[in-house]
Amino acid sequence: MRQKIVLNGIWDFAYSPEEKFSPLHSCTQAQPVPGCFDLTEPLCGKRGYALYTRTVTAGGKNLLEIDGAGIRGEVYWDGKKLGDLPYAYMAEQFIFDAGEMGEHHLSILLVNRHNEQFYPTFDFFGYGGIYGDVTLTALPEIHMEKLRITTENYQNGELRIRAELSSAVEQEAVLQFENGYTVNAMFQNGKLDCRITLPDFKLWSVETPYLHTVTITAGDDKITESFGIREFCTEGRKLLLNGKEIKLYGVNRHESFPTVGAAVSPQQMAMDLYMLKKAGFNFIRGSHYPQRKSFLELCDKVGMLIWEESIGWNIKAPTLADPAFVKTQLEQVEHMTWNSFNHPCVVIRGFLNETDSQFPETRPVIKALYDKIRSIDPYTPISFASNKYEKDCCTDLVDIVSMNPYPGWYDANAERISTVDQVVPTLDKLMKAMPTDRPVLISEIGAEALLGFRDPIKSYWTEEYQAELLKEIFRYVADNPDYCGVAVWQFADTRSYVNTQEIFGRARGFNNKGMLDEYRRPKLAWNTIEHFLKNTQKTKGDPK
Ligand code: ADA
Repeated sequence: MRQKIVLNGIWDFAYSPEEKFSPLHSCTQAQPVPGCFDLTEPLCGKRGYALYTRTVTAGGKNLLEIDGAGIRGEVYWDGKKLGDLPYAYMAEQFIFDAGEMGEHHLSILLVNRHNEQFYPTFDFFGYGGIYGDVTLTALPEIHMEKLRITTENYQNGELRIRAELSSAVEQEAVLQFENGYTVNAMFQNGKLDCRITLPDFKLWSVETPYLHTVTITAGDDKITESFGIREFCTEGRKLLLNGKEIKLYGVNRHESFPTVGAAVSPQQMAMDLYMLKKAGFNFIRGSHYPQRKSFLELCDKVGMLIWEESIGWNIKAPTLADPAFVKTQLEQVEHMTWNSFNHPCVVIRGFLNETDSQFPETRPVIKALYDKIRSIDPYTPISFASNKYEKDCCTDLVDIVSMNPYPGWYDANAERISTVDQVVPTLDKLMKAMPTDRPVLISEIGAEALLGFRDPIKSYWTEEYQAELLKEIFRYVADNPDYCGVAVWQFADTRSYVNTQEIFGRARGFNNKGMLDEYRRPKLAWNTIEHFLKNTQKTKGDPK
């Protein structure tokens, strides 16, 4: 049977500005896991090489899971390499033989220097550390993996359940649901693929996020997975959740908090989520990378719709012309899709934020990424956030057209204090250029504001200006049936540039477009939009 141990805690630690450590290097410092070492003195803001290591009592076949790290790294067991952590924030899994039962060395070597996967002008700080839980699970000799549970028909509870065995053998299986319903099935040649109509099922939705669980026993292995029965799809310009039109009112949220960087605790995740629920939001774009397991579990249980995307911020055409780089993007969307497959909260899968999608040569890359996701996940709508607007020539390749316009911010006019009056003409003009056969989402929009900066002129950077602009945007989206929703950029202020030219557009080195500051202290905009949402119908037929 499986036994899982959580390896969070205080690990031994070493840092060097220049040299990569041997995995068995004897460390003299300590760091918490999860945690970001480049937020602790004397390493604040330092970029270099780090070694996290600890002893673990284990033996035999094991599954090591690391729920996100950065910026990249390698994993070793007793000094022997298990594999890489190539992508920041991505949960990675390693199945290996831990050897004789006893004490062993687990080492995670990290580098928080920038590279082509995470370059210095990303508008979010690249933290060095282990962002999420580290767990180790003892596995039976033949174990199950790649479990996929899809809703085939949300009206009668029909499911499709697929899984694979680590060995291509015949194996009987028993599937037991939490409501007592039990089904016998069979792995044939190591593969299970069965359709089940679950009696007494309940739907998952934002208002009633009901989660079912299924326990699958096959030979010596037993796994329990929660899942939601729901359908999220497009119909013309509309988004439907379980057959009812739904409009998305959301935010873009970075996984970050000023004192812990990307190693945000489940407590802070819950605080963020409950703030958003209370304010009446129903959607979060997990900008701009795969979301942590604990965050998706919370969103499943609390009822929040999530857009998850792989890291690919502002990638230019010459980089996309490099097959090696495109291969890394394909690896990311594949791994991200498998990692979050059974979370009902994930309703949009994305990639390549604001890439050069105005050029025809980008089309094959976007199509390849789309096809890769669709080859694993048959139903979840796919999109990418564009800032090429009417010049974008790739919008026909995705299920939802998503645009990042910034009327009222990046259209400053020397003659005028405010460009809030540009919201309507800009969004009207944008819509006229969009395809008419699929939903159009405003995936980013907003303005900077400094908490506490109030001014009679109410110009750019004041709380008053941001609040007035966002209210105009939400009113427009609520009144305009052609837009399927909006996600504010952004939920909370986040640390960004610290030493590139771009810092001169980012007061304090932060992206200050949050409706909250980085400590989640509300700006005027938060209260304004909360009030707006309290009086807006989000799902057709919902009471106001
Ligand atoms: C882009 C980008 C965001 C952020 C935003 C801004 O849309 O996707 O990450 O940088 O601009 O604040 O300008």
